[in-house]
Amino acid sequence: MINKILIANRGEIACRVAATARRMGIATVAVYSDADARAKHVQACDESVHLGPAPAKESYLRGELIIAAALATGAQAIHPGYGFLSENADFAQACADAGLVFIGPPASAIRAMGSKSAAKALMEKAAVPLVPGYHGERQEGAFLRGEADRIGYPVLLKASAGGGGKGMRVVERSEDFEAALASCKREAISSFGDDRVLVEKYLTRPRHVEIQVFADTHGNCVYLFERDCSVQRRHQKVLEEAPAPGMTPQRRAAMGEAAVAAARAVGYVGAGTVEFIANQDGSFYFMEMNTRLQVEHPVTEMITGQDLVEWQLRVAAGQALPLRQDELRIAGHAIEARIYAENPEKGFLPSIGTLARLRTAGAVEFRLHEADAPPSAAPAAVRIDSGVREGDAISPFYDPMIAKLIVWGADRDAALRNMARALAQYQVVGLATNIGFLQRLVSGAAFSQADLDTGLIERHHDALFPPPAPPSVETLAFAAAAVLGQERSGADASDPWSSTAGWRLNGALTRTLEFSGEAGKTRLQLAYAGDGSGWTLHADGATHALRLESSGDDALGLSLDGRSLRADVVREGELLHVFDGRAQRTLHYADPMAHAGHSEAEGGRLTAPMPGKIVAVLAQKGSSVAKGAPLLIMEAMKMEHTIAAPADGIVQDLLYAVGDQVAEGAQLLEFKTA
Ligand code: MV4
Repeated sequence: MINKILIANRGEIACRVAATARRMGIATVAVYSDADARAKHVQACDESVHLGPAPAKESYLRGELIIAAALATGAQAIHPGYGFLSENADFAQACADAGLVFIGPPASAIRAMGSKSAAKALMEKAAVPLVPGYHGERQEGAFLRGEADRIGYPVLLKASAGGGGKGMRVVERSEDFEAALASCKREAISSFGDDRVLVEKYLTRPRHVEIQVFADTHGNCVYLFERDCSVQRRHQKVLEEAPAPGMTPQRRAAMGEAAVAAARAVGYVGAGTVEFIANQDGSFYFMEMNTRLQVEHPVTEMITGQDLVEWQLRVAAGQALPLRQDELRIAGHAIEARIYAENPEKGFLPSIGTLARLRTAGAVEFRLHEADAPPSAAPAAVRIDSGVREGDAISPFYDPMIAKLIVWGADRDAALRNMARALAQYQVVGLATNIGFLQRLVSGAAFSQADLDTGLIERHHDALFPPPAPPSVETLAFAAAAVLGQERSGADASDPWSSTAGWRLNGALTRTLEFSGEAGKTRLQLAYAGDGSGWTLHADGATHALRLESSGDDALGLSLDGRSLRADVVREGELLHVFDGRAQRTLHYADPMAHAGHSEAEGGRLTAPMPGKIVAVLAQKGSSVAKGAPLLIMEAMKMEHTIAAPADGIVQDLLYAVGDQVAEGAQLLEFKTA
């Protein structure tokens, strides 16, 4: 058996692999870049080796350094995770040449599946169904057009060397073929340095259904059923589930057997995924094979009760597969959502920053089974695989995934309910996430009714991107309670609302608070009832009875018109994030008693009142400005905030430029009071 492995990856997958290795008593070596010196994956391993600077090209992609690290630490095998070197045949070969086990297929299998057209030719020989089309060597325009006419329109032109949707052209009519071919070849040569194309029947509403396969070095090969990964955005998977809705046992067996035939045809060993494109009627065709453990492998683990990393490690050690095909079963349904630090409202732009808060409720960190216990067939309802902790940063160097949220249920509806609840309870502060988008996606009619195809997100764009709604009275009540509670902190903290001390500072028993949100400004009035029964809240022309029931850390309990409500309110500079167990709502509160123009002066420094982006720099370095002069404009939550001079003075240095992302509290410029 292998007793020490090196994990040539970072983030959640490195942590995931380390968890299983630890359970199996296998020692682990982490590798890390400058950006990851204190990363979770480094702490999850027994020892670690520094690779180099943050960019992956200078660290996680340095195969020779990684092999040297494995040899130096006495690791016998290298687990490549996904991405980075996981599908690099030269690296797999270099491992073998160095006497190390590459935990993956042989280099020859990676190469065989690497070229689209060569793979299709192999698959055709192995009787794996292919989309009707032409994937031969002939490339003359007239010949290919003839093939398209024979196949029937619409057809799809694909770059032979392509992948991930690049270099594809749909052709609707024979007359359009020539121009589309020229354009496809131009893109193919510039993207892949190879202008060969293939022609296929175009499936108009396809699903992405993939089969998990596993092979050992003894000639055994099985399939661990399918995953439906149709919900994608620009070829990035967003939701994955297993089993595929609507799958019949007969079709599952046919797809499984085709996938096993595909794996056998290339001499496969280890974990692999055979991707099929499926028509709505269930007919399916081979697309490509991923020669690695995939991001979405946990949904397969959830429904089979098997630990796929354990299987990988056993196969790498030369053992036979733990189970035969007829011993594998599907239990229930699992769904995975990829939680990303990104901004769906801004074209899914990655959001860089610190995870000032990262909390989940009711979820367990990856734990398929307790130490020594047999694999469980009744997995936890909610599993979270993550490579980051509260306080960690999402950097611009790597994929901005925060976590994979994986839920299980006895059936799809139960899994869907668990997903909705887990998303509703997910709390992230410090950067933008796709959580709200995922909530709309999983609760939308198309996904909840399993009306799946690869165009789902685009087709439901309007429902997935609703116009911002004004805050509810509940959200306003929590925001107001948090502001007042904060003002009063230091006073009688045991019963902050029964006392009026904090209010008398303002000379009155009523207060007006103004909050702004994505939908605009809201003003509310609070009046103290005077008899200890609480407050009257006026907002949007209505009056509500409000009382604080409990408060501790960020958690607030309120009574609003007799209803008991609870929420966590997390303050981030001038932003208030209200988590009520259903959603995250963010409001901006500018304290009128603070400095003018939402700015903050601390001994000549001007800091960002909230995380956001610099949209304008109005001041010039070295210039003298008068108190209140606008210096910078930041954008946060679709609103602009002007940073103004706190006093007459000189702008000594500008620390950010237009377009820069800034963290809350970051120093924006050097200012010297006159
Ligand atoms: C197709 C297709 C429709 N018809 N082939 C996109 C990426 C590449 N791996 C294959 N892709 C497609 N091939 C035929 N003949 C539609 C897609 C496609 C797609 C496939 C799987 C998952 C998501 C997709 C999103 C858009 C298009």
